[in-house]
Amino acid sequence: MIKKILIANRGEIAVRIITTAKEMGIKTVAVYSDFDRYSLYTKLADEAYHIGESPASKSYLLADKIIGVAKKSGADAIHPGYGFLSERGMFAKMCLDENIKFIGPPHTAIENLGSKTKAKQLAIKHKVPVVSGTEKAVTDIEEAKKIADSIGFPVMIKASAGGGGKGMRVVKSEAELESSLRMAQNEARSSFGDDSVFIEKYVDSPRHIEFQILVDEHGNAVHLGERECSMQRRHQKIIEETPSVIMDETLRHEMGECAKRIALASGYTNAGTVEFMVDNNKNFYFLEVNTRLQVEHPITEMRTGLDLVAEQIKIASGEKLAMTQEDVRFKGASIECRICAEDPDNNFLPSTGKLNYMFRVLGNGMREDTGIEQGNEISIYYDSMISKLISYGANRETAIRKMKRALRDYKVVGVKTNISFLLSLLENEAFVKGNYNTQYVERYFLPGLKEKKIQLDNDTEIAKSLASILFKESKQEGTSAKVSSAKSGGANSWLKRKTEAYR
Ligand code: MV4
Repeated sequence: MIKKILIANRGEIAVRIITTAKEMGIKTVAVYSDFDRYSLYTKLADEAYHIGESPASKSYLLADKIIGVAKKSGADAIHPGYGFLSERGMFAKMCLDENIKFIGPPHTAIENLGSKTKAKQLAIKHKVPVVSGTEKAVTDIEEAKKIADSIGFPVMIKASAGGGGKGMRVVKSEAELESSLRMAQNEARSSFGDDSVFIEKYVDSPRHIEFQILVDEHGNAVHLGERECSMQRRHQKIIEETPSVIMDETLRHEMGECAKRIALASGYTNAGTVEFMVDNNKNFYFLEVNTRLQVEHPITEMRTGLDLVAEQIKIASGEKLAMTQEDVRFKGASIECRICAEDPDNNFLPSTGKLNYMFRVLGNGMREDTGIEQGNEISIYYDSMISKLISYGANRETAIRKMKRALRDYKVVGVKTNISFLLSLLENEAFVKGNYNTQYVERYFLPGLKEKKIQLDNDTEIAKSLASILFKESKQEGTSAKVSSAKSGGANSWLKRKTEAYR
């Protein structure tokens, strides 16, 4: 039995994990950097320990320090969340050595799946479709030429230690092959300390579809269906949805079975995600396994009615899965939008500053996972996600309608956000029809926006609503003096500036 969990993470995912732990009657321990001293998750946990300065390298990446806190606080398990130490085999190993349960797969599975060539070899061995090419590191240019010629250009060179889009290169002709190979190797060496690369046929404009799996420590596995993650820009997911419009029962069954096979073959346990590419003819190819809980896990929770963090904790406690594949029921449709502090009008540059004012209206099929409160700051230290808005409805149309309503009623003052960008994506014909792939945003959507000169910053809209609020307030008070006097400090120069324009 797990009695106390240390959360080796911050922000919304720390809040998410603490929430489920509390429901299960499990004590929680937070670790925080200077920046997070007053963050929501730090306040929510039963205990909180300072672990260092704000940069992650001086706090959330300090494995020894975090394990030290776990021992001091008497935590019997560590949940790594996503990012930071979550996919470091070393960290899982350190937990094992200290007799602290790592809520995730065994370090050996993390290490084996971390190597894309090993993962691909495993897939081939277990009859999971992969893209044609090599599954061994290529170093020799003559060998590379032979492979490329036999599969035909264009080809893709990928770093074995890479993943999530890092260390990849498309090669259109033999003339570019040698320089591309060397560049890919150099990039891989400097990014991952491992210059192994392999070569595949380039799949043009694939969809990115991933399967959620759960595997217990008794050899039982289930898949919880797919998530369509093709709406992305530079490997950053923007909108995720389930089900995927291209999915049918047969394809879901086939891909789900492949996902379970590769997990079981790698000695995997706990929750994981198996990524696939799907081409225009619905051929699917195994890409990689993400050995952690993912940002977009809530849409799977909405459609299956399961709590994935609870499942993770139960699996880590040695419990058998309470369900078989036949018990897993899929119902309705769910969409997640990542609300980020960034400027879509300026190349999505992160926008930092204080969230002087924010409101949103949830309920009626809307869920929000966030670690942020009004007054918090968005800093340079961590990612720019403010929250995850998750809609759930009987079908895709309903889920889209609910999401659009919630986005329109989501107001943030103090930093720029991608809210208007998300809304214009949701209203776009390609999205409405589900007719998009991983190239869509960069190749079609963003160029089209520039042409139409659509301004994505939603300050004006926010200013209008605020002006209307303040106007009503001042009428009630019978004077406008309150507006200017009561609003001095932080947000107010902004408020004043914006509202005066609408008086
Ligand atoms: C590919 C590909 C086309 N052909 N492999 C990017 C993330 C990494 N896990 C694999 N990726 C890709 N591999 C071949 N042979 C196109 C991508 C790709 C992609 C894949 C999934 C999600 C988004 C993507 C965006 C651009 C390219």
